Amino acid sequence: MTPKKITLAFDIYGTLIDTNGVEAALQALTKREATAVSRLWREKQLEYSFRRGLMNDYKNFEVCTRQALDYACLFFNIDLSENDKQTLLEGYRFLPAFPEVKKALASLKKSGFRMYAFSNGRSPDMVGDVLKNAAIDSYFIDIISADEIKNFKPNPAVYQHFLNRTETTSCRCWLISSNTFDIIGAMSFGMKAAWIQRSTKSVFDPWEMAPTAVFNSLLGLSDTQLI
Ligand code: LAC
Repeated sequence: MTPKKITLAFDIYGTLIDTNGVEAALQALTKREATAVSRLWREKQLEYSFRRGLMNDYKNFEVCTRQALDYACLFFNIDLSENDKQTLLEGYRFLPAFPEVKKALASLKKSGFRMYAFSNGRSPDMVGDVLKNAAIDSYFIDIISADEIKNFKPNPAVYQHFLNRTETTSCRCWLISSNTFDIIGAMSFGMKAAWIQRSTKSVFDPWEMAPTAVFNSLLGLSDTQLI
């Protein structure tokens, strides 16, 4: 097997892009320590996407993000104007990439892997913008968004959609993600999956499977590991 025959599906938020990047803007607008607010916002964003999926009541990831922000404000009793909320949501398009991402993507691309961005976020606007603003869009052949089939990872239909769009098979495809729900979703669908454990405090869900590989940053990914 050569890298040219292997497809890599990169999750975006939390894997390539640091969602905690909203913290500074949150802090400036709310005038309070924002780590807990940022964390709850992210947790609710994911929960809302999962619940929308289960309920067959699709609303795109931007809607989930907006409603999760509203929830976090209510929970912490933060009074933000509509303008402030728009500023924060706009900031979601300017989140930074994790420090090693560019170097790792450049090296994998040089090796010849087929590289795609694969996200629950809407494409091209939401995901396209964040990749462009973080200057990492050029490493990908295309963006595959769950929005194209109005569903969310970890629904198996979304992983199947990825294979259809990229014309590959699950045994030649790796999901790369820091999100454990995504790793488990991809593996139970039949893909290989590399978990990027971005913090030693991140715990892998104790379900009936383990990731195919675990790395503490994208720099762990290499030809020998993936082929
Ligand atoms: C993504 C989020 C869910 O799909 O991490 O990019």
